[in-house]
Amino acid sequence: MIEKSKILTAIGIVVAVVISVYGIHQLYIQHEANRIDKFRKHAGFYVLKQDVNKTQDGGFVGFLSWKPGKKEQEEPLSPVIRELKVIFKVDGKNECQFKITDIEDSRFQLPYNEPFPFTKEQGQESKLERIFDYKVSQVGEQFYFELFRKSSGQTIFSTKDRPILFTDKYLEISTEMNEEMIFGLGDRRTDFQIKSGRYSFWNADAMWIDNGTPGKSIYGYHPMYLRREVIENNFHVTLFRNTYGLQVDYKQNQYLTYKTIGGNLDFKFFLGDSNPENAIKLYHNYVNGWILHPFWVQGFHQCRWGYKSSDQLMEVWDKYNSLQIPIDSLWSDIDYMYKYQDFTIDTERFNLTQMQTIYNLSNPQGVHWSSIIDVGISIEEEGAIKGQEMNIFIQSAKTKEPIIGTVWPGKTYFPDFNHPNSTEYWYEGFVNLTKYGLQQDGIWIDMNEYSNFVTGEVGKDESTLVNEIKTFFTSEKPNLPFNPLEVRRLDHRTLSLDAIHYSGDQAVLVNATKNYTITQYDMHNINGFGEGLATYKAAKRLGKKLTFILSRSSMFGSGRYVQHWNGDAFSTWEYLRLSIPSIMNFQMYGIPFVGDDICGLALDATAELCARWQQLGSLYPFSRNHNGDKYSPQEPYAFPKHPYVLSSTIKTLNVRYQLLKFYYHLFVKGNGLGTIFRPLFWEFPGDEQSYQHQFQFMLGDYLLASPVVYSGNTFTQKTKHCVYIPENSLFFDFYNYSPIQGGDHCFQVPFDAVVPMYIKSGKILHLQDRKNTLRSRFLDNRFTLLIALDENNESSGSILTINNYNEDDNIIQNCTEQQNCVANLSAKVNSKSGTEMEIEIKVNQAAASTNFQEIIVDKLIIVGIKKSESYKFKIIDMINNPFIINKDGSELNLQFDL
Ligand code: MIG
Repeated sequence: MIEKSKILTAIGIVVAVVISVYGIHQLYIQHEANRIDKFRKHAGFYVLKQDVNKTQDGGFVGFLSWKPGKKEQEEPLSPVIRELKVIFKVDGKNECQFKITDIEDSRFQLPYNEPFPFTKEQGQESKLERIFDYKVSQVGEQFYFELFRKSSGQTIFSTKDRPILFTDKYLEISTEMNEEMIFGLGDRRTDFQIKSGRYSFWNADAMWIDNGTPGKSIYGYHPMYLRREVIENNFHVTLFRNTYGLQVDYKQNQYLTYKTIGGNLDFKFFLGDSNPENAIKLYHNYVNGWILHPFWVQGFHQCRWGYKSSDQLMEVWDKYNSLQIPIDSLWSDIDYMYKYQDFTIDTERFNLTQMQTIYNLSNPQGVHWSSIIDVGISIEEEGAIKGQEMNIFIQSAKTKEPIIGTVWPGKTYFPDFNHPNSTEYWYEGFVNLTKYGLQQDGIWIDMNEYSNFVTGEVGKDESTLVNEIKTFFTSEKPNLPFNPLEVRRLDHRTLSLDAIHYSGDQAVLVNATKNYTITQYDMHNINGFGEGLATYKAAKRLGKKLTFILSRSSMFGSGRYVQHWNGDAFSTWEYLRLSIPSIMNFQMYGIPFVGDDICGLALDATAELCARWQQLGSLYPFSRNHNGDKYSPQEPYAFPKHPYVLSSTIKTLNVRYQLLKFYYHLFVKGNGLGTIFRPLFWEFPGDEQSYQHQFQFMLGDYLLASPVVYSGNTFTQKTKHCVYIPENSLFFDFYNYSPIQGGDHCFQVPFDAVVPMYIKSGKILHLQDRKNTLRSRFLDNRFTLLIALDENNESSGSILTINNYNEDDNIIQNCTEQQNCVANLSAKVNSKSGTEMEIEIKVNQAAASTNFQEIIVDKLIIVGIKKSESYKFKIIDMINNPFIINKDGSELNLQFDL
């Protein structure tokens, strides 16, 4: 028998230890902060050595030297780089670069060419028209640089009166801020407008919410922000073109400070106008634009971690079929692999004949197979031997052998996607998977931060268990002058920072300069990008035309190769809500095809939450219900006691499929640039109120959606909900065509509902109102035009002039290569005598040589027809006499009676 007092003592000791460890930790953090602060104040500053040399196109080159302060000796933070070069380059009318680097520009950095973001040449003329100008310090005074907008005098960036530090492993620079609003600032779950706080940038496998406390970054690296300027309310984008661990310290109205642990101080600025979309398009052009997904991917997806056999997949498939729930892909998480080994299938649990039935696309019920690949290669699988032969694994600095971590298969090696052989190695992996006779249509790449269950690495003989998360401290504590995460080691649950990457001149990603050994310290935030690129190349080589690669980790520039989901979400209302700003963030980051796990990954979803999430998720660009292992089922049919989950899911997915071609057309029309799923203020930047409604969104500039994002009354099964419509604007209810004007509108929304949604006046939307199309490939080429008139009785929109969305080649040839598959639609309604009206619809090619494959309009819904101070609508069925669009100038003139 253990005595009570002993237990109490034991508890006491544990509590004391926890408290003191925590205390020491806090002290340490404080100490670090003070050290840097002192350094900033006392150490010294940079001055221009001589006047800057102005360049022809309006930029300059200058040289800085370090003027040590009295106390520099006391603060050996990291060796100061005393001689620097500073460059200001005018890249075009709206675009420029400001960079501080060592004299030879020899530090580790992303190359300025493909596959990385680079400046697209814009010609001398554009540069001469530049809309910005700069100021720079005098020789001898503390160096500063200021960028401002010529027309308004608005400061875009100013380092004036704030320190610039450039040491080997700690760099710092600040810009002034002034009555701004900023958006973006990295991959994190947070409100759309960024609040004051300290934000970390370090790719991590984590699912926390970030309210501006250090250490809360998640999977990707996107150090850009969109800022609304106070003077004239223009927008611009600032990109910090760095890849190292970073912390941004932001104080609204005052300053924004970058603190990074390597690279250069390298900025790109993109100056748009009062429409945020224009600044973002300039940025997207710089990051090489985003890639178009195949059409089927626009459909609905069902996934879960925990479909452990093909029998189970069959069950889900049968349910979807018998209940007539639209679906295009049924996913396989890590369960399908043999011992969690990449590029294998456990054929005992996953009967290949059964799989071939489910995934047989010539069967009308067949669905696409999307399946996961983790980045870690089990040390026990065939791929481990091959990888060693090809020398493609990241090496441990200690053993000079492949570094070993622990992920789902147990001990794993990690591919180094900088190694010239890695591309071939990765491709051969996918080839191996094809040997099972299944077609992998969607490739899901996970854990690519890289995620590791142990911190740093583990020795060959140390035992680690699958499913057991242990921390081994075999990697030494990294000696850093500054830790951007503050609360955690940088190698926490990832690889040792000193692990070695390929550093030769055949590098796939980054070449080292001057015998520099590239380590994990340099590559950490680039790893996921590297895997995405290798996967893209493999998919192409395997014959994929349009690719779908769903990557958790990303970096600026990833959207050129992969799509994205927001990673792990808890099944809670807060996570449901925050999925919306996260999706908006990735619009800005240039990966617009993105979604959250519908109904959440972790914890058991309640029926009400899942119903609302299905409703909201049916409007995500990427719409997938995904659940974690061990949590209660959350497929739309998994709540038999609450039938509204299933019924509202079916209703709302039917809406998605009605809009599927329209939604896809927004991507095609964007042609790799711009946003699709937009904040409300994007369309109404002059309406201050619209900035407050971050949970409403717009699809293109057509539809305003206002999903229910709070729990309601479980007794009445309704939720009180308010929709905000921007002042001085006019919308029409998407479902019943009634008008809705500027202001707040509150009403009850039943649990069993679709998302309140409104079409903007002046827009023509195309939809397909056939019921129960259960697979995207069965959507035909017949459309309904929903014509929402503006105050002048006019309306416009666009549509794709292709009749086959299922053939990637058709889309590539007509849309992505030639950009000649878009037509503009315009409509005008005239009133004739009495109740007689007339509508005129015109079709005009958007490109010089639009290729018209025949499409058919067999129904018109004309809304917003003004008649004695009220709005009327008219539905015109033309099934027997359809409007055929088959050439430029196709026209329809129709009389109707109101
Ligand atoms: O350690 O593959 O974010 O979507 O279901 C967890 C299992 C690994 C994390 C992904 C999640 C996926 C899960 N994965």
